Amino acid sequence: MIDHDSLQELGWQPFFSTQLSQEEAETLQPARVIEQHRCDAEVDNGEERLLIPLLYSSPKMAVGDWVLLSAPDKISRLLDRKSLFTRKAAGTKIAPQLIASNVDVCFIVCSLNADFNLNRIERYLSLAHEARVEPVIVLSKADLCDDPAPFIDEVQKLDPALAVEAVNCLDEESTRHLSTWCKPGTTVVLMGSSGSGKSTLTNTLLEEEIQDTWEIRENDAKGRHTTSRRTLFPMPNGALILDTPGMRELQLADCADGVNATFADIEALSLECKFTNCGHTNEPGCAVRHALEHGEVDPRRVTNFQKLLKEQAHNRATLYERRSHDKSLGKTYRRAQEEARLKKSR
Ligand SMILES: Nc1nc2c(ncn2[C@@H]2O[C@H](COP(=O)(O)OP(=O)(O)OP(=O)(O)O)[C@@H](O)[C@H]2O)c(=O)[nH]1
Ligand SMILES: [Mg+2]
Ligand SMILES: [Zn+2]
Repeated sequence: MIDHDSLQELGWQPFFSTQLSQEEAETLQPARVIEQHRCDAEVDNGEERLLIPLLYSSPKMAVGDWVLLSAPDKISRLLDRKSLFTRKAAGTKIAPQLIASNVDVCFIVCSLNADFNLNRIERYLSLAHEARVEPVIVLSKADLCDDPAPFIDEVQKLDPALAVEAVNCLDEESTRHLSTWCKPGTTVVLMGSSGSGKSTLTNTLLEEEIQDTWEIRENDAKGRHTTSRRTLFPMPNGALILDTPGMRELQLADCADGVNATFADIEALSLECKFTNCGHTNEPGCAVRHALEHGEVDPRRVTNFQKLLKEQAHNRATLYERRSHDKSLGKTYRRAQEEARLKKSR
């Protein structure tokens, strides 16, 4: 029988329990993916941690996923996700990479030093909006900044409804306000550049030094990619926190909705352009250019909006091309196998 109390501590919600048939509820054990490795996944079923070997037939999983187990080492099926963060894998690989699943809140951590970058914040915001996860901008290292107020203002200008918090990740008192988003059973993911303080904040919120942290490079304030795994930790107050490795390159793929939501003001303007496919460069009747000329929108924002829209469309096209290529390869492979089998049986 399913012990709902211990599962709730892992983030079990009605969204998941309603997916189980009566038979499944009686015979299978829900478990949450806590950490993913190359060959196995570590899951928690509310009673114990289990290592499940990953087979070819295993579903493609992300940290945060809920699975149903038919035995301690066997996944019966993956439950539908409430939310999913993906990105285009770094480098030349074109496969989508699953970053985190079933997340409720995303802390976008950005330090108040040379790392502060509005374009990058908008990139992460697009990802969070696409995943339909509530974003909170956490401006870290406020203790090292003479005056965080102008930075907070700049971020707030991106969206007046956006939650923006300036904190010292090393200080419990300073991060206390973040507990507003860390309700029991809520899953919070931490994202942001290497060295921005995600693991430091994780340790402070966990009230325990669990994650390794490392000083940033002095010359360019860049981090050293200290965290190498995504891991889900239970917080003392009952929320779950997912620390992630700082990404070298966050490429967006297939997230037009997320980008449009992040730039809702500019998107609204572009709907007033004379041409529906207006590129906002020199087309007649362009509402975006008109607003730019009258100083009503920030040119940086318009440029980044167009850049991110283009980038995600390009990566989307590459992903689809790859998928159909894989499918036809699959067909060729199956046909070859079929022929080999026929030959054998003759
Ligand atoms: N003064 C101060 N130092 C901080 C703060 N947050 C993080 N640091 C320091 O910044 C350095 C990098 O912090 P980490 O927590 O390792 O950064 P990270 O985001 O986890 O980095 P990766 O794991 O590489 O992605 C450490 O030396 C921390 O002590 C802060 O708010 N104030
Ligand atoms: Mg870290
Ligand atoms: Zn236009």
